[in-house]
Amino acid sequence: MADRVIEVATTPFLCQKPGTSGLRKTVSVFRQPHYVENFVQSVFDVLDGLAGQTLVVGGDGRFYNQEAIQVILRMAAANGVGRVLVGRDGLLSTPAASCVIRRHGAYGGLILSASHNPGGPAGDFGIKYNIGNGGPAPERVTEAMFARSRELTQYRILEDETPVDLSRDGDTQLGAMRVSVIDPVADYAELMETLFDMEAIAGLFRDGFTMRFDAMHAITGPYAHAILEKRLGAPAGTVVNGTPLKDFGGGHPDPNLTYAHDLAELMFGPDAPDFGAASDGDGDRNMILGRGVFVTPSDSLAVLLANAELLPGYRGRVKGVARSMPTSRAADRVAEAMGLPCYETPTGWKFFGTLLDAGRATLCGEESFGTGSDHVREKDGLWAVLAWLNILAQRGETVAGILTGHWRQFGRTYYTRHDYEGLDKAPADALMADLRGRSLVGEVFAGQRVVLHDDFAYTDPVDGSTSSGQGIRVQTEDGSRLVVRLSGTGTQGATLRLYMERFEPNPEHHHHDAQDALADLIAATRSLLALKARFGAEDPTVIT
Ligand code: VG1
Ligand code: CO
Repeated sequence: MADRVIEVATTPFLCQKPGTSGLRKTVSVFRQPHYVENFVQSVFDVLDGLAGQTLVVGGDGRFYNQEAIQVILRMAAANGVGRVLVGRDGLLSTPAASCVIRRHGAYGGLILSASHNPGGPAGDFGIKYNIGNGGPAPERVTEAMFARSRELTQYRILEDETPVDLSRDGDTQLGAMRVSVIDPVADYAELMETLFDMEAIAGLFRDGFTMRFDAMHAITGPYAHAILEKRLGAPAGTVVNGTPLKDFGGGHPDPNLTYAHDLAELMFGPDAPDFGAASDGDGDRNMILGRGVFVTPSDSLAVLLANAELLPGYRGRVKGVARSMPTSRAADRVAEAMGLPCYETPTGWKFFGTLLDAGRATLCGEESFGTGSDHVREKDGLWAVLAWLNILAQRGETVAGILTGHWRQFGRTYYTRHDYEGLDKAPADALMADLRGRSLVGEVFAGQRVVLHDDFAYTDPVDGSTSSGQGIRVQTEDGSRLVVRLSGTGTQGATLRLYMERFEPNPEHHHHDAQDALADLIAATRSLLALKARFGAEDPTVIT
């Protein structure tokens, strides 16, 4: 029988621990027999009352997306799921998946992506479970999945392996489950209409405003074509690299000055358009540039907060802001001036969910090119781009003008992140252990007395859950700060992230390059951490 459910015996993989954003491993790991099945069964096993419910499934189109989705569909049917909404061709950006879960009242969703990590047979893949609010599963849920994965002995799946046709919208039956193939863009595009002054933005383009949006061969292409070019009238060609490719054209779909190099070069060159933006593999990150100027994500959050009254979907309803701990404190200063609370959470969007649900925070952001709001429960790349366009349209100023004006009003927080990728794990762990085992308080660091040195721990103010070991903070009396943590999304060795910042209130000192302004802090950090002795080199692989 085509819809016969079988129970397949399996042995656990002991390493299926979700990290900062879901289970993320190399494709070769995911392609091992039973690997996807084991994790998906572990997810299903910890979800109470899943039978008869609706799930959303989609991914960023990377290599192995289609194969994984077909397995998930057959397993969902075998585990009693009532209906699955799948993006056409298996595509859904991360923010669109969040949007679809919320709009359709789904029980949850599975998002297939390794986000900004490269794709292709030699690249990375990932699976993330999102809960009914549309956001990433909180830690207690991912920990339950991990625990389940370590004791799993069998999984349930339909025996018939005939793939479901995902190329056309509409419903089909898979065993007792309904599969509804949906337009991946429509729900999301409708939501954007409710948040922004689309007529004002369209007016910008009518008046000759120029822009380049680099989709980096990843998932945002179809969304950007539909919204920027078709809906808002940006000229054809505004969106570049707009067709999702399985391997992202061999690139690293991470929108920063290093990996979105072509865009950066254009924006700092003689033919720069008025506005430049890029997004990552799964569409939740964004980079914002103006002619000759780069807006750090931390500043972007601060600017969006300061200008939220210009955005129809936010006028008169911003309750607070939240940022991840390593994100600069630029937004804190705006929040203070506006009399709004500012929450500091551990790295990863999953920590914003409770604050957004409770209406305590309306906007949130991370230094890692993530900005978003309570419209969904993920960070949202295109949303940030539209928010900036809306502000540019209302204010009639350039990006550079808005940014320097912002600094004049609130002060500038010089900020940089230095990443050291592909380190050996043992010395990286030893570095963290050393930093945890001593206190620098009272000592002098970068010419200033250290007033705080801790390992960031967080108690969620809404549900009381706690998370510890979230990164070392070293703060000096002038308010300068160093944060040190290891990545939870890398798939090879260890990635060390150093985050450095310093506040500069005086507008006469606002025109420096961040690397220059922070040079002493950077040098002091390298020697404090003895990078050269530990790793043989002290230059980072990526600077953002
Ligand atoms: C990185 C970023 C973090 C972000 C996460 C997921 O995590 O630092 O801020 O939330 O990626 O982003 P880590 O642990 O490697 O530092 V992505 O666009 O997966 O969705
Ligand atoms: Co991403």
